[in-house]
Amino acid sequence: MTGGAPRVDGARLRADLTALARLGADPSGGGITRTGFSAADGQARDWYAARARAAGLDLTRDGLGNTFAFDPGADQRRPGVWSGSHLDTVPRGGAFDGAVGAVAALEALRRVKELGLAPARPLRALVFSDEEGNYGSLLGSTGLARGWSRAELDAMTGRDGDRLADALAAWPHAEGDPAATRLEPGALHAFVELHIEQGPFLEAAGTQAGVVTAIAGIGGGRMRFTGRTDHAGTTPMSERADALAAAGEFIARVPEAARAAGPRAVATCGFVHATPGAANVVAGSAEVSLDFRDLSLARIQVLEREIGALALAVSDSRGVAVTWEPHEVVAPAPMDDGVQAAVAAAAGRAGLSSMAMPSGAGHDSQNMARLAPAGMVFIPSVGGRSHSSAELTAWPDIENGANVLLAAMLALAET
Ligand code: HGY
Ligand code: MN
Ligand code: MN
Repeated sequence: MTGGAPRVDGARLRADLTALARLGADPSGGGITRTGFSAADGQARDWYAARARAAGLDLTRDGLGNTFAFDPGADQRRPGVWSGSHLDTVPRGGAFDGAVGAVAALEALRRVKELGLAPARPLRALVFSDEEGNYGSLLGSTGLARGWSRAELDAMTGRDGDRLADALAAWPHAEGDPAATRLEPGALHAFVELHIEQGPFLEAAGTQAGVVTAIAGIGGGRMRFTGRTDHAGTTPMSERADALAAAGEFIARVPEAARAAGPRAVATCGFVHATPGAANVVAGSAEVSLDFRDLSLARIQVLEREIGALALAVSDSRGVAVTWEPHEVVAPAPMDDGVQAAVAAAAGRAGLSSMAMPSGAGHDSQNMARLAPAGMVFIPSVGGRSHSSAELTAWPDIENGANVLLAAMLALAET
């Protein structure tokens, strides 16, 4: 870091991320599982709160468990500069997705307090709930950006089929009504998030930091095929209404829909639940998860139409019924020019190479962009891997990213 700018404590950052990575870790090396509102997610929230309080910071939480850390000695009257990310993971995920941004934001506030800095605007560090969508993609930040109705929350179920309402009722890390978490525009001055790239582009370019220009939009939902349960041994192939076979053909053809929508459109079926789920029973129903994305809302709408048309074609040809409840699309989000400039300038002052780039991954920043100017700092992912136990980012890159985040937050606090 050049020019005497405040720096993070790299050793503490590394120690924190190493300690956090133990929470939810599979001892046999199968990655980290801290799914939203799970016991391991709760352990991570306890750990985060203890680290924040140890640094003399206070915390508040909303009804969805979104957590806000701040310095009680700082003047909170002006809208502040906020940063943060998530502590929940995908099942068997990595140690850096979300964690880097959540801990680096905490580190930024710790350093400002330790150095006795007095930025013109207060800083705040956030942990968003269920970013990975155990119950609802970007659940916590969507609650901040547009709120959830009680009916929406009551209808949500998790990957394991359990009700979000039950998980929230048992969740000790929340305060208040989950249906009353919405922030008003103006609640904050700017938002900036540090995150691993989760793709191959920074590493391939040999570049140290990414200045995110836009975040892809995400559509999703569950496609339900309904056929007829039958005996696997006595039912002639010509008389079957096999829901799992229909789901299988649909899943195999979903890439056609992505190709039809555009060169960077993506579509994924991450899991299928078939019932009754016995080897000697023709499946009567099969539910397929859907996740589809693009940087353009128009192309996401093409994706949605193509996927729906494909499902109907398969159901017709296989004599099964099909229903789909598409999730509300989380729109693509352009990042704010001013925040991008602050990130690029901070990287430059730090002597780091940087490049502008879009994000194919979804992030809480795309919801925070609905409330205030928002931007992101990316750091390289080794081999472009993420959402996997192979996820890895080098410690110097994490420290560089955290220094850029700190500098960008301080610069934005003077605007
Ligand atoms: O799925 C995503 O893009 C993010 O990791 N939740
Ligand atoms: Mn993720
Ligand atoms: Mn993430």
